[in-house]
Amino acid sequence: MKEKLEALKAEAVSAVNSVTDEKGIEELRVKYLGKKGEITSLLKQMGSLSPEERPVMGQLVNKAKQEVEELITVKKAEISKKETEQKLLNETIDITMPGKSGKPGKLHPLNTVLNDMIDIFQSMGFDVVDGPEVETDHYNFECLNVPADHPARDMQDTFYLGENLLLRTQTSAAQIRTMETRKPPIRVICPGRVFRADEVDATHSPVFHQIEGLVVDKGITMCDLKGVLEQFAHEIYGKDTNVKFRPSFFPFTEPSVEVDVTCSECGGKGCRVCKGSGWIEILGAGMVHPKVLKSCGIDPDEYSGFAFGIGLDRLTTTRYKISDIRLLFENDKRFLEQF
Ligand code: 2NM
Repeated sequence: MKEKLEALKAEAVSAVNSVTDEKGIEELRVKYLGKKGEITSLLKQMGSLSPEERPVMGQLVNKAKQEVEELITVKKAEISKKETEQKLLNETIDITMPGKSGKPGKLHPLNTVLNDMIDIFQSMGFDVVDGPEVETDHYNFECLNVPADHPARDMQDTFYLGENLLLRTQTSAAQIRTMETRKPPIRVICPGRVFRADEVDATHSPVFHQIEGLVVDKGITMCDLKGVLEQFAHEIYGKDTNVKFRPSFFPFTEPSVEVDVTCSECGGKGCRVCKGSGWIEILGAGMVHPKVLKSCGIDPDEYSGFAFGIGLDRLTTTRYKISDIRLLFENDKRFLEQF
């Protein structure tokens, strides 16, 4: 039995010394020292020895067991330390490596054009005001002298959210609110999204952008309207652009006009873009209807004003020669990166 113990111990020592991973050392512990381990089973055989041999052999086996146990404990610590070191080595970050450079964001073309327009009107003394996109029938139509039987009020043209609630079809409502809360002189522009239940195609989108403007003061005339809008057109399209005022009709203005500028594509000769006319329509305007002033609590005998509405989307598509309005709303990065 003594020889057997010596051989077993020598075997265990050499096995432990050559093992290199945590799984291996645990297997060895079970093999030699576990409940059914080889050294453990020697202890169980004590009963078969003579009473004289038993204490001597018992001591030897216990000593061998202790030695192997200690060896395994030390080895385990050693392996675990090595594995930690290796893990740290693998996770090292080389802080001298060049970083990944992110692409800087840029303005959407609509915002570039809008910012230009805001600059122009601010330089003429206009404030920028904001209003809600969900409006009431009262602010969107009623105050603007749009009668109940007007086609714009039709369900097919306007997105209704409830009996009196709708998505604004123009930003005028924000100007009505301004007239209610500010005293003249008033000079404001109101840029924002507007909504119409239009059929979608290359030139129509159910959501688009408008900048409406409003001036109210004593003695405002059609001359002020012409001066401001001509100045605006010249700043946007250049001094050589001709500006034409055509009679038109809107329920909220009287008289009303539409404003055309020389087609920037053909210089006025006539082309596909201007459908041969040499002119491009850029905005609608007019002297604010006395009924509209009255509905906002402004006395039309004391004050007068002019207002205008400019479509931002078409100004943007013509400036950048964008062939389809829908590109402005899809936010495809391949498209946006070009600007
Ligand atoms: C347009 C054309 C003409 C307009 C009128 C008003 C208000 F609130 F003062 F009555 N705001 N905007 C107006 C006038 C809008 O868009 C083509």
